[in-house]
Amino acid sequence: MENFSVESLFEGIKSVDKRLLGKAITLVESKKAEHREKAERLLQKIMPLTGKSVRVGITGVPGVGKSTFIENFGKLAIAKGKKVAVLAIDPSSSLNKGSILGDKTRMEELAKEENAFIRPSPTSGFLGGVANATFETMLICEAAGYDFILIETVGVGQSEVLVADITDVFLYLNIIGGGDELQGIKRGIMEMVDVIFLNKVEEENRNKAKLTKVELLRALHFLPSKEKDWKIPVLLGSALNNKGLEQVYEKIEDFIKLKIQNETFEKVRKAQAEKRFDYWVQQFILQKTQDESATEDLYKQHKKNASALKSNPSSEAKIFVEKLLKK
Ligand SMILES: Nc1nc2c(ncn2[C@@H]2O[C@H](COP(=O)(O)OP(=O)(O)O)[C@@H](O)[C@H]2O)c(=O)[nH]1
Ligand SMILES: [Mg+2]
Repeated sequence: MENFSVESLFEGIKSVDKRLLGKAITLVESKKAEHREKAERLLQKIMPLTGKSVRVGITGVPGVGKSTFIENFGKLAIAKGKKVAVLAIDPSSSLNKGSILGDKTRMEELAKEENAFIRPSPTSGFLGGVANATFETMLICEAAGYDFILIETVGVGQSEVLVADITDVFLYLNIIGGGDELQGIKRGIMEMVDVIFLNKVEEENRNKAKLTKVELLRALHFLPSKEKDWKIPVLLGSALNNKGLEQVYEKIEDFIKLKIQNETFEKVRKAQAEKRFDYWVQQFILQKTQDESATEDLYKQHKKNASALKSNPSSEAKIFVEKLLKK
């Protein structure tokens, strides 16, 4: 990584220099100790400039139209005078270097907009969970003045949980179809959802879409409500043909207003920051286990004891961590 000073990255963020924005994000994504030290200084510096965006998580099975939706929704928001940052979480990238986000992730039309910024957010399978710097990347985008942070996640693995833990509103894109197809929606996801958009609704399938909507509303009826006085709306439309996006925009606005009124907006963000703190405690402890040459041997030794299948893994881990923390 080229050597940019914290000061120059900070100035770059404030002046929305997209190249420097990219460099700042690369810095906070790095797990190297010397990068981390700079990353922390940069993140502390931008803190006063953060927190003012609407953070939207967008999920749904691959192919449902998330990227198409984000591209056109982003353009709609820009037409309203907003600035839009798009982060795409791709859990597959670390496994096979391939992407399951698909071609549309490039969002070529949106990418041409002066007031848009698009960035993939790679994950690595760390600690059995999904590790990534999407939260910190989001803070950088906020400091640069983006009003909307749209986070696309593939509807697989733990990526939705990760996104629900860092956003204000959770949008679920669904395809038309009843019965078995609806069963396909993981219950866990339904409990995180704030707004549902039935995509690819065109003239010929409008009636079927209305049936799906009824079924979805029925399923939602049995879920405890996440936000007081909020009935999860099921909206119909076509991301490709720009239909129904305005309604989604309005619902997001309504939802944020309600959360502010209910005083849950800030409360949730505070709880999210606490979770993020815990996440980093784990990351830094893990890093300590692997970075320092002295502890690395210790780490390898206890891991080897576990892999010999004679000693219990959790006991080995506990002994190791206790030794580590005493150091
Ligand atoms: N007919 C139709 N096709 C759509 C619509 N939205 C997206 N698509 C198409 O569905 C495919 C998958 O879209 P994409 O945005 O990449 O889905 P993602 O995997 O959820 O991000 C692409 O070929 C899109 O052009 C829509 O509203 N109507
Ligand atoms: Mg996509």
